Amino acid sequence: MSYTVGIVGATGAVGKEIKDCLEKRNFPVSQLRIFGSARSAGTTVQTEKYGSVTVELFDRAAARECDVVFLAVSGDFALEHAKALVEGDDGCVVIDNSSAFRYEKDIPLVVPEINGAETKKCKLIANPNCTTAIGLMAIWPLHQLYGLKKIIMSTYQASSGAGQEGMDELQQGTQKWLQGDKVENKIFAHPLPFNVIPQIDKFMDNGYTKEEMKVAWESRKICSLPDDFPVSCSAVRIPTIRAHSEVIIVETEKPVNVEEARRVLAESPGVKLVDDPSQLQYPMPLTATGQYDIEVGRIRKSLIFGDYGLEFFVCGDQLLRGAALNAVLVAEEMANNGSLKAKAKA
Ligand code: 2RA
Repeated sequence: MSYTVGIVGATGAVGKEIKDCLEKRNFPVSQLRIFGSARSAGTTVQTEKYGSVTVELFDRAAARECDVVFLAVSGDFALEHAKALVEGDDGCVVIDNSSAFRYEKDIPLVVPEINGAETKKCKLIANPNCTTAIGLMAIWPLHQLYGLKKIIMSTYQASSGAGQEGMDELQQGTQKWLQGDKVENKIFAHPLPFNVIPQIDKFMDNGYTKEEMKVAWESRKICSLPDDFPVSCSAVRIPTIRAHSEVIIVETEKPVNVEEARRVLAESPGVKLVDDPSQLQYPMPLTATGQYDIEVGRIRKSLIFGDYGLEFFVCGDQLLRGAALNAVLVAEEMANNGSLKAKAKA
């Protein structure tokens, strides 16, 4: 079976990666349709497999003709259109990369390796925040093994989290800084080159940022943890291009065994164990960039929780596992479990 696939926002950083993932993973596409704003409508997007695709002005009726539509646009756009796209028997499946629906009870928030079966419940699926998706790839197998009691995370997040404009601001700002020129910042709250910024997204009343709260809210929902399960995150922007890094400390119900944890993580889908300190082998943003698997290493017993805790380091490509790849894996899961259907062609 093959599918008519739509992408809204295919010229943005995440949209481009969705197109690439579809091609590289041989997702069965009978037709690729790309929808955009009046500014991009009529331009063409070159693809290896589907030739030159002309961007169509977004139109709900046209998008509904697709079998599955990936939304790689703003939350406001998703709020305005996503539910109308899926509505009725002739609606399409929508996989939304924004945060618009992540916390709605009846809308699945999915990392396929963890809760892929949830995709059977609804035609509108929310893709998680990149930071959560990357961290949970390592956290979930450990939860299966030892049962988690607490998650404490500190992040080192790349400029790609703010899209192509974020990556451009870092690269251009770095050149200016090296030339001794003034570095301007529009996307980030402060100049990012040669700096770290302990703020991602807006501050909430409890003193945490929304990015930090997303990690707590989304981890609980995806892993079916109680609403008061203790998750705490400090999120920091650093001057790297496109892989997020995370220090994660977990407290466990059962005593841990580091060798066992290494073995289980090495065998977990979507995870690459990079953990040989004697050879200076550990996860890094440069090696995780462009990879589908997240890297995990520096695994050790926690000095705080002793036999009942682990501390480790994770890096994952923000645009792939943190966004595009996860979305395409959701579509693959739905194709495999029968919840993505190809419409009869007129
Ligand atoms: C960031 N997590 O890194 C956000 C993007 N979704 O800015």
